Order: sequence, then structure tokens, then C-alpha cells
Amino acid sequence: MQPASYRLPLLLSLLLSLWAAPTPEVAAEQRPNVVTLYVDDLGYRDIGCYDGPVKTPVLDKLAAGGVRFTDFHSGAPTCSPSRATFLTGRQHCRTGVYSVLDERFHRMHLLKSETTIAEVLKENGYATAHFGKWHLGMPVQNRDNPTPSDHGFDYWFGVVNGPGRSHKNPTNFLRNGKRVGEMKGYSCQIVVDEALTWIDQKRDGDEPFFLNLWFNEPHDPIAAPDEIVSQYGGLNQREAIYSGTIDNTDRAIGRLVAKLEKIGELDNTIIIYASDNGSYLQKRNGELRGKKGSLFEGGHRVPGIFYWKDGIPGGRVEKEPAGVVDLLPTLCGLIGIDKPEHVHLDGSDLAPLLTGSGSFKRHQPLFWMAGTSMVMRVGDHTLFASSTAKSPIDFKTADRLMEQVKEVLGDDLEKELGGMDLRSRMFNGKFANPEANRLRDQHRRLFYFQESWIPELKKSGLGRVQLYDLSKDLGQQNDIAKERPELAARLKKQAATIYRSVMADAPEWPDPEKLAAAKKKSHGNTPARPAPGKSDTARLLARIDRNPLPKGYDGNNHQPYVDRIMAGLKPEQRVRVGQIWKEKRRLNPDMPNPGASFVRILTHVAEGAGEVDPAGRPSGVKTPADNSSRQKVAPAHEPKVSVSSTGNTSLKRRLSSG
Ligand SMILES: [Ca+2]
Repeated sequence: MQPASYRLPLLLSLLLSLWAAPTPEVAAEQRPNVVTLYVDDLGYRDIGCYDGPVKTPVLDKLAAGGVRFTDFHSGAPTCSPSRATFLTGRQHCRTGVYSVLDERFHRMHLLKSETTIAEVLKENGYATAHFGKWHLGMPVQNRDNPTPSDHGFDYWFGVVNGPGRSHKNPTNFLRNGKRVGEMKGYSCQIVVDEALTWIDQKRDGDEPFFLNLWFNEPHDPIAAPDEIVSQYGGLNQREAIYSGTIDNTDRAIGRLVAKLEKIGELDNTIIIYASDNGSYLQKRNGELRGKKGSLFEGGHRVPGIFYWKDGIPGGRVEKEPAGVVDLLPTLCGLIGIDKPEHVHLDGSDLAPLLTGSGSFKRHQPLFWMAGTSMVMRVGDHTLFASSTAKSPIDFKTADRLMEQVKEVLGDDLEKELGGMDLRSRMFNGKFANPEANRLRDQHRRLFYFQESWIPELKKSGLGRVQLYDLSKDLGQQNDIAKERPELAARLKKQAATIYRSVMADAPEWPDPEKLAAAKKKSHGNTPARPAPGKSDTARLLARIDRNPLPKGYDGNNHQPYVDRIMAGLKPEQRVRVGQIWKEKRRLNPDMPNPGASFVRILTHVAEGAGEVDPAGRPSGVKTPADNSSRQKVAPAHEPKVSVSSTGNTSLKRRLSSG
């Protein structure tokens, strides 16, 4: 059908086309700068202009001078996938990032072949720089992963994932891949310091710039200056510190805005602010259901602020649902440059909405995934669906570990929770109690996405659905799928189409060993067995690491316990313990809790000798009577020495240091 203007008199049609024209192409040097601010784990009701308790005058002013979205969404309910969607405008599974990634366990990372905002802008004459958290895969842990440089950033300064050991005086920042060493101050201020230095020293006045600031705050472990924390409560109160990190970040952003103003670039800079997922503190997501990690609104509805004095009429509140998936096409639209060719973008160009220059139409519903579940937004409705792939997570063991943590923490439970429920606390921050921390690590590992699940996900369709009407039920309490069967069926079909498209595009990340085994199998004769040698031990160790610690053991009685069990082993078993332990230390020199790792290995070998009694001792193993427990039980000539020489001394030291 011909556009209506073709049927209008020429002059009128010209006038109309001028009025409706998108942002005209501007010469490269007049193009607006772009500054994106993505914070970590900040909720919908945290900051001032979203009715939150934290004082954020800088963000409030940007919102007042720009467009503040009330229905804005992160790319996913957790870090890595959210960031992959942010940079590419694509559903994160397409880009290779299915879930939160950890280089120790995952091959997945943001595929080098993806086109990022940085690459698009660089192509169009922009200088590009990244500051802060990355969490999209780095070349660590022997991974051959791309760096921010490979994703279009000329310059980068940041951390692989979170700052170590907390936001205060972090030690693990990298500048263009090189370690910086310990830095003084707080992460958000350090990140802005570097951006200001870049502006002063690296900026070419003729080029527009793209600064991508991904703050680590308010992600756990939290830290903020006392004088700020004290405005929100006691210096040791977790919620007060949490608020302090957000307040501190606002002050850091204020320094950046002041700098832009000073160099005369503020009015021609597009500033975008959002959070990478909902808060881990339920109340900071306000009336929304769910929090970080959840596909309910609390997991991904976040603040969304767009400011550009020269290009976006300000002072507006926008109710249209939108999200960071829209950033790449929106920036192309606002600046007047081409979107990447031959790339399926899941997001839509918000420029007509922001500039008021035309009508906005989303080309594909907003769609989020987490693990084996997904949610789609159409109008006021959200449709939840689980994939027909069975969840491979062992929830029984997870529940048992949580119970164990409760027991271990005892009277300290409330203090350690700091206002969070235990389930959230298991995923956020570390416990002061080392044993609880060890159980937490074990618990978390159960939930790590495993690349071996991908083929099953690719084969699966959509199972049971839930339907919510946000116009009447923002808290998502009433599932109306049964009341509205036709609508539910129609939306399910639509969601299935998107899911199929995403999973068809998404890479498999095959395990090289499994690939080799499958290849061998397809050649016939020999059954597909894993290659012998080191990898066998690595697999064995992975199995051992998943075992619970024996009852009767805790970090405080480590040495007597080890001595007792060692005394009961046959000489060849002691040698075996020594061999496996040596390999464990070689493969995983930075293991978080060497004492626990050693005891798991010990238990594994000891169990090989027979049944394990309820106290965790192998039956038939001689244990010293209680009244003789102080005596040295391992005969001097036994190979206990070989174990001690590789482990016990450093074990003791590391155990006592926490
Ligand atoms: Ca996050």
C-alpha cells in the first residue's frame, strides 16, 4: 500500500515529510557523544526519581531534563546475559551468553562475531572506551576469549567480573589487559576517575566519543565511605552500606556530568542510565514481584533514563515498555547512522518516541530468558513459559545445603542475612563463616548453567504457561492463563516462534573432549570413552568437588580429623590421596578452600575401602579412641609426609587466614 502522503498535494506532502523526517544525517564531527551508565543489581525503587530512599540528585536532574521510562527493562535478570543484550541489541543466547558466566566453568562468552554498539559507533567515526565491570568473558583461566578491544573499544579499564575484594581499594583492575595493582578509593569513583583522565588525555577534540561506564555498585560485596553510609543507618548495617554505594555512584556520575559541562559537550551528549537487573533486596524492587534472577518484573524492570539536551525534548515520563535490548537500534536512530546489516536485532528503535518525531512500533515483543524459562511482554500482558527441557538442577541437594548453612550459622543467621532471605543471600556476597561460605559455593555451583544442557534446550518447545495482566496486577499475583485461554494460546504461539528463532541462532559451545569422543564413536569399532590420562583425573576431581563434606568434619578440627582418617588408610590409599591432591593443586591452584578440597579427596579415597559410617569414617578404619586423640596417630614411616609436603602446611596457613 502506498503511503498516504503520495496521494496528497506536493507541497503538503513535502511539509509533512519534513515534519516526520527522522533525525537528519549530521556530519561526523557534530554527532552527539554517547555516555552509557549501567549499574549492577540496582532495583526499580532505589533512586530518588523512582521514589527510592537513596539521594540521587544527579540522576534526578538528568531524568527531569530527559525522558524517564517507568516500564524499562534490563536485558536479563542477571549480569552477563543482560550485558550481552545491552551491547548487541540481541537476545543474549544468540550472542553466545546463556547465563552468568564464569571462566572456570564456561567456554561461553560474547562471540567475537557479534556486532556491538562500540563497533557500530567506531565505524562511524567515534572514539570508544569502556570503564568498569565487563563479565562477558575474558582471556583468563586459559580461555582464548576476546577482550573489550576485540569488541570495538579502543581503550578499556575494568574488571573481569567484580572488584576484589570489595568496592573499596580494589586490587584487580586491568587497563587494556594489564594489571593495575591495588587502587585507593571506591570502585565507582575509580571508574569515573579513569573516564575523566581519558577525556583529558586521550580525547581527540574532533571526534565524537562513546564512553561505556559499567559500575560495579551496588553489587555485593558492598562498601561505601562512612560519611555517606551514616546518612542511611549504622556503619555495619548492610542496607545502609547498600544505599551508600548507590549514593556514592550518583556523586561519581555527577563528576562526569560536570566534566562534560566544563568541556562544553554536555548538551550534545546522549546520556543513558539503567541497571543490569533488579535488586537482590526485595523491598528495593518496590511493589514488583521477584528480584535479581527472577523473570517476574522485579528481576528485570529497572530505571531507564535518556538525556540529550540538543536532541531529546526533556521533562517527560514515558510509559511505553522498552529496554536495553533497544539501545543499539535507538542510538543508530538518534544519531542517524545505519544499523548493522544482516543482523537480526531483537530490539527496536526508540528514536521516534524519544524525539517525538514519529510513531513508535515494536517489531518483535520484548522477550527474556533465564535458564530453561522465558517471559514475553505484549501490551499489558506478560506470558511466562517454561521450556519442555527438564531442569537439570538438583533442587533437593540445594535445599539440603541451605538447611546446612542455617545450622552452621546458628545464632549468627540474622546478622549474616542482613535483611535478605537466605535463598538470595546464597547468591549474593560471601558469609563471614568459612564453613557457611563453603556450603554456599557448593550450592551456587548446582545452579551454574552448564553448556552440556544446550542441545536439550535447542530441541525443546514451550511447556506450561502463566499469564499476568500488568494493568490490573503489577505485582503479578493472579495467573489468568485459565481465564483467558485463547489469549494465552495465541501468545504462547508467538513466544514459541521467538524461542525457536533464538535457539536456532544460539551457538552450542561443544565440549572439545565430547566432540572428539562423538567423532570416535561415529567411526565405529571402539565405544566412545573419554581419553585416558589427565582428563580422567580432572573429571574425577569435578565429581569429588560436588560431594558434600563428611559429617563430623569442620574447618576448626581439620588437622586432627585428617590425621585420624589418614591413620586408617592402607599405604596405597595414602599414595592415591597424594596423587589426586597433587593434580587438584596443579589444575586449580587458586581453589577457594583447600582444606575442604583435600578432605573431599581424602573421603573419596577412604570410601573406596568400604562403607562410610554415619560419622563419615570408612568402616574398618581404625580410629583412635577419644582419650588417645592427642597422640600422633600416623606412623612416621607412612606416606603422610608426602601429603604434608604438598599440602598440609599451606593448608593450615590458608585455613587460619580465613
Ligand atoms: Ca547484576
